[in-house]
Amino acid sequence: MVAMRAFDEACLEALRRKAIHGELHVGIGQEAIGAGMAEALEPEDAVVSTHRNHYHALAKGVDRRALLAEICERAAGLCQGRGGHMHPFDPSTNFSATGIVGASLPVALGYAHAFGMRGMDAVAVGITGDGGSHTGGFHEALVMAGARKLPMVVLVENNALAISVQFDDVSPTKTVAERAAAYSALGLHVDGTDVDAVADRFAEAMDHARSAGGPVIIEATCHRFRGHFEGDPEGYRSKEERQRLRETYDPITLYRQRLTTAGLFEDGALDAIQAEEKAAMKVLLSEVLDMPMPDPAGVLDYLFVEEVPA
Ligand SMILES: Cc1ncc(C[n+]2csc(CCOP(=O)(O)OP(=O)(O)O)c2C)c(N)n1
Repeated sequence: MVAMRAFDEACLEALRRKAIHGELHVGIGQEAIGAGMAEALEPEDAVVSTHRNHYHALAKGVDRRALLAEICERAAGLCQGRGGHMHPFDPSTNFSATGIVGASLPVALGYAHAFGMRGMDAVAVGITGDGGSHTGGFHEALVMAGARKLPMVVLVENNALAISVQFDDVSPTKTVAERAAAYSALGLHVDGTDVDAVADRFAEAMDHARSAGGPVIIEATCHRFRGHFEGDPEGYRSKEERQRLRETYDPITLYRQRLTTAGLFEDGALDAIQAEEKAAMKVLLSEVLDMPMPDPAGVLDYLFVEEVPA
């Protein structure tokens, strides 16, 4: 969680230095979901994420130097600077993301279908926010995964907001997990600010999908501490409310409290871990900002098939 937080804070610094263009969506406040998920993922599993994807990429083992270079649009980035922050793609870890809300789920379905056809015991994890759970893609992907009992886990990060739209105002059900019955899926719910709880519940979801039980919807409730994107005026909530969420639900603070209360760690040791990660990201960011941008002469590369197979 600390590494994920430090990574996103480095992205905020990169934005301040004008190294990132377009909208930036960070996952600050939602790291317990990424860290809890990481424990149950195997290398051959696939993760298809959203516009808010950095901590999911780190959870899947994407190289953080290549990821940060991609976000800063450098030639040495994961996609040679062409994907940027919303479209990192890493075949070596089976990780990808899309900025099209809800579209991660049909892609995850494709992975799940392929795993089934190849007789692999890998699982496809499709991630969406609560907003994405109201799209057609969510429904279509789950209909097919349920009908064919495909190894797919749909992780819904319910932070109760889709930009400014409140979940309670637009959802036909109180939770997303309870829709699982309609798809012959298993529906699970977890407090997404509690990293131990996420790790347990996510492992249960993965076991179910891996053992041919069919799809799972796992809904993790959480809170977004910053604007929807950097620069969001946040007219839909007060500064005080945002501050209250941060003070009450920060997953790192909550876990620190658990570790120190149990006598497993002293505050000093935890401060040192946080300082170490911050320092490492500071060094990495300065190295990335020294990397060259892609050569403009290559702007048309990879757009067209060079040779049509006979
Ligand atoms: C198909 C589509 N419609 C609209 C948008 C614009 N948009 C970007 S993020 C977002 C809200 C997503 O909310 P949610 O799924 O809850 O994710 P969160 O931002 O809370 O993580 C919208 C409407 C988009 N990117 N794609």
